[in-house]
Amino acid sequence: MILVGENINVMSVTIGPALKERNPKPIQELAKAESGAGVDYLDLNIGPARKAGDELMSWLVETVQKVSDKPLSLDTTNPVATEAGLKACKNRALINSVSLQPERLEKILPLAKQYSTDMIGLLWGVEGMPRDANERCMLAVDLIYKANQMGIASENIWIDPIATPVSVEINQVKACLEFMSMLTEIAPECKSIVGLSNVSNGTPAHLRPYLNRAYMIMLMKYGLYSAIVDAFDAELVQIARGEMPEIVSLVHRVMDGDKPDPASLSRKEMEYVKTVKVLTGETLYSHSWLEI
Ligand code: THG
Repeated sequence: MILVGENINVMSVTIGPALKERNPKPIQELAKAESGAGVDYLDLNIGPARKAGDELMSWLVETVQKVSDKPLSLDTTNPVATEAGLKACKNRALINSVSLQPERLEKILPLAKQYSTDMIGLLWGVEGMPRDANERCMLAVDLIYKANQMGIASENIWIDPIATPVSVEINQVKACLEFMSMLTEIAPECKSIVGLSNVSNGTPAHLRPYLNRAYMIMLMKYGLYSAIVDAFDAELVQIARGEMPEIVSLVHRVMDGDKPDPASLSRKEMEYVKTVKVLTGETLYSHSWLEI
């Protein structure tokens, strides 16, 4: 699987101020650490960046490229900043992201074509968040059609069904999984990507990795191509690299209805099984789900 490190983002307590002050050091240290942790791409999330976003993104791209050769994912809702970043990128870039609002499509699709990038097709419609898997399918078909018309090949489109917090709405967590199981049929040439940390938003920090890892394995059952991840979750990186096949197969068996005897499971295996049950909606989420 392709991993996109999420750690360089404007919300971070160290990176936010560094971006504002144009202080390269904390950013370069993080970029080196993320690259060393084994991710494939670095996401550069500057948020809406309404003020001087173009200058900020090109500065950030150059700053990161001085210490890392990884390809970059340009994460901003400001299209002027996206283009400025693309001009500075040495490698083929990933545009994060193109959603279905007409003004986004009009501005970003031509950039993806002109700069021959990959692009994340975010399934966010004119009316906002899709309510279920079917609405996600309709948005995906619409987005892919419009991108294809613009001359962007399906293999360069990474569809993002939008993961949402399990502590907020289990039906959306399930819908994202269900959509992933349908994507290979509706658009077999397209790739896929999910922001895994979204699913654990609002959960105590020390418990977030359990949800992120289990959800990734569940999505892998349906062929997930890539994920936006915390680069410093070493176990998650190991799983994505195929180094924990027993856990992957256990999770997939549980999804198929297998009920393994708790006495036969290690503590770690038990934690995965409990977490899968939360993510399928079999157990109601609470902060103490691992203890029940
Ligand atoms: N899809 C796409 N792009 C995305 C997302 C997605 N970009 C933004 C987001 N979701 C993925 N990136 C992050 C980055 C940080 C966190 C979650 C998702 C996060 N950070 C910790 C926090 O807020 O508590 C720590 C912050 C810090 O570094 O200090 O949770 O879904 N296409």
